[in-house]
Amino acid sequence: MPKDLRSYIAQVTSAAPNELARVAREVDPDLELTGVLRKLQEQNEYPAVMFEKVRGTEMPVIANVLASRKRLAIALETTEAGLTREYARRQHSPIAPVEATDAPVKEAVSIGDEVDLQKLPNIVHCGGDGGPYISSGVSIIRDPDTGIHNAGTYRLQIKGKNRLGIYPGVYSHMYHVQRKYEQKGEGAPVAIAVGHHPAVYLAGQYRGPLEVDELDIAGGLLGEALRTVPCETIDLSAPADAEIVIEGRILANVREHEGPFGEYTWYMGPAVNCQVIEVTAVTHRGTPSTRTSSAPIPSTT
Ligand SMILES: Cc1cc2nc3c(=O)[nH]c(=O)nc-3n(C[C@H](O)[C@H](O)[C@H](O)COP(=O)(O)O)c2cc1C
Ligand SMILES: [Mn+2]
Repeated sequence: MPKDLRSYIAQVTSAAPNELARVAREVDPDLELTGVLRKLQEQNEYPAVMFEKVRGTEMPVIANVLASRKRLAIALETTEAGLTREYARRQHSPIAPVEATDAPVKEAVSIGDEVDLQKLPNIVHCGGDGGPYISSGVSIIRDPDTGIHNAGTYRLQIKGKNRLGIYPGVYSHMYHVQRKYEQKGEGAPVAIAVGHHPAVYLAGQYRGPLEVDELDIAGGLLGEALRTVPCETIDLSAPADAEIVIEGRILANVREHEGPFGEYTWYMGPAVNCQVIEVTAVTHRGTPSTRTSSAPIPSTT
C-alpha cells in the first residue's frame, strides 16, 4: 500500500485515536469549519478534525492534519523527541518519483467544460476573506530549463468554475519558475495535489536550492518513492495517490485582484494583484476505504 492521506489517517486512528476528531453533522463551508478549529484552539486542543459532511459538496474535509508534533512524529514514523533528527535524515535521503501503473486519483476525471471548482469544498476561512480558498494544496511546477520540479503551498482563491488566483511570494521558487515561462510568453503548467500524506506537504515547505527536485524530497520524507501519473491536459506528472489533482496553466502576463486572506499569523493578508490559473482538468479519488461516504478527502489547514 503506498503512503497517502488514507494510510496516514488509518495510522493515526490506530496509534493515537485521540489525535483525530470527527464532526458528523453537516457544517457550513462559510466560516463554520474554521470556527470549530478556533474553539478547539481556545481550549489548547489541536486534533486533526474530519468534517464528514460539508454543505454544497460531496467531499469531506480534514483539517489540522499537521498541527501537532505527535502527528508529525507518526507521519515520519518516529517519536516526538526524535522528530527533528528524523526529518533531517529523511530530507537528506531523496528518492526519485516512480510512474504508477494504477492511479487512484484518476477515478473521476473532469476535463475542459466539465471542470467545476465549485463542486469542491468552497471554504471561507476568515471573516473579511476575498472568497473561498483552497488553503492546502501542494502546487507542482517544472523548471522549463532544467526539468526540475518545485513544490509548495500557496493560497488559492476559487474565482469561478475554472479559475484560481494563486499568490506565490516574489521570494518563492514558484514565482521564479513561473516567470521563466512568462518571459517566453507561455502559460506555466501547474498541478495541484490536494489531500496527501503529510510528508508531501512537508516537502512543499522544503527550502533548498532550485537545483533540488522537490518530488525527490517528497520521496525522501515519505520514505518511499512518490508515485506519479501523467496529467490529462498538461505536460506534467502529478501524485497518483492524492485525493484531488487540479491541472491548469498559470496565465502569462495576467495579474488579477486576489485576497484578502486571513493568514496563519492571525492577521489579514492584504489583497494583492497576482497570478491566475486557468484550470483545464480536475481528477479525484472515489470511495475512501476508511469511511462510508463516497467521496475523496481534501484537506485544509
Ligand atoms: C498553509 C500554507 C500556506 C502558504 N501560503 C503561501 C502563499 O500564499 N504564498 C507564498 O508565497 N507562500 C505560502 N506559503 C509558504 C510556501 O509554501 C513556502 O515558503 C514554500 O517553501 C515555498 O516554496 P518554493 O520557494 O519552492 O516556491 C504557505 C505555506 C503554508 C504551510
Ligand atoms: Mn523550492
